[in-house]
Amino acid sequence: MRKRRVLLFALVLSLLLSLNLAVFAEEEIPSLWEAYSDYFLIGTAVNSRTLNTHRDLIVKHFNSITAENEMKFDALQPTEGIFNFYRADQMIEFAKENNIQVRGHVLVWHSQTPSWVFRFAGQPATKELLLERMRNHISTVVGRYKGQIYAWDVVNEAISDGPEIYRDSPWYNIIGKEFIAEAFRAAHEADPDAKLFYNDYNAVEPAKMQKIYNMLKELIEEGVPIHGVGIQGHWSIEHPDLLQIMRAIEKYASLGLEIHITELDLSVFAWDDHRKLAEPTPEMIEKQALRYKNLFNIFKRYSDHITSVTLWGVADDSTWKDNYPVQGRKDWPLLFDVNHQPKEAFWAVIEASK
Ligand code: HAH
Repeated sequence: MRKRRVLLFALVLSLLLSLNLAVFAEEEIPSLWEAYSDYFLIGTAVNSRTLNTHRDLIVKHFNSITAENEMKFDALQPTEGIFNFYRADQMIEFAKENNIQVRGHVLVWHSQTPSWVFRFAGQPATKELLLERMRNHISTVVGRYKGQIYAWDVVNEAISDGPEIYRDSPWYNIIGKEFIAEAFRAAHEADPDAKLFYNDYNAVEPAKMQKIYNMLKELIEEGVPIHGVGIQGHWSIEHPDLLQIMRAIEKYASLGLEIHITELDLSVFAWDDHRKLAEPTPEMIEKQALRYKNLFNIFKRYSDHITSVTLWGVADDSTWKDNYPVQGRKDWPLLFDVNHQPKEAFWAVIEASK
């Protein structure tokens, strides 16, 4: 009888202890956004699925969210004049409930835009018609979320990677380069308090950086309402050079613009590496952690200019990098692993905050 009671006591005790430990372990993981609250917002890209499947991580670690697809042209206005705000609204609601700010992505882009936008009666749309459609889309979308979105990517990826200045896109080919200035003017009219951004990838590559810089400078000189530049940050554990990143930040900051790191993820692969691995190698994990640490140290150093840093996803089980640039090549570019546990990269970013 007595033995049994002792056993029961031991059992209850160990149960309590393990519960306690679990709670303790949970509390030991610091919150990313809290760690960086003196420096900039910490954001993540979410979609309608991860809003549920990754809810706990999102709420604990991030104070900014960007819709991965739900606010793109094809999602919001698949057919002319027929807007679908259901999923975008859900994100705004989620953000409100959890005290999270929202970055708007994206108003004018060559990709994920329905083909009707650029056509009329079987012909390319005229400049006047396309401008009218662009302004109408912008005023409807920005107007709907007036006061609820702190920054918009107004124009995405308008600069070419090749020798020419502007990207060969229907926006540019039909309207000319003034589609950019006109987009910013329309957005500013719809929400004068929203910060308006130009966003691009390869934005720290010297040649492309110079073209982006020249364009931004021209817009500012023309009095176009533009407030910031988004450096996407789809980088890898090797590239680009940290010095190049610092130079680009300084160059854009010299224009008096705010800087957002808008789509940060660090692939463990080189661009043209076609290997498929079951898991990242220990070396990849180490290198990635060190690079995340160096990057966040740089971001901190420039926090007078950098006001928001967004990771392009929450955890490695859900990332666009699994299919880009190599279809079906599993990648591990984020701060939480496929089981939603903090990676070495996470601890490195926390370390850099101190
Ligand atoms: C970004 N483009 C886009 O801004 C974002 O909306 C998308 O979800 C992912 C990446 C990067 C990019 C691309 O899509 C294609 C070629 C190069 C770079």
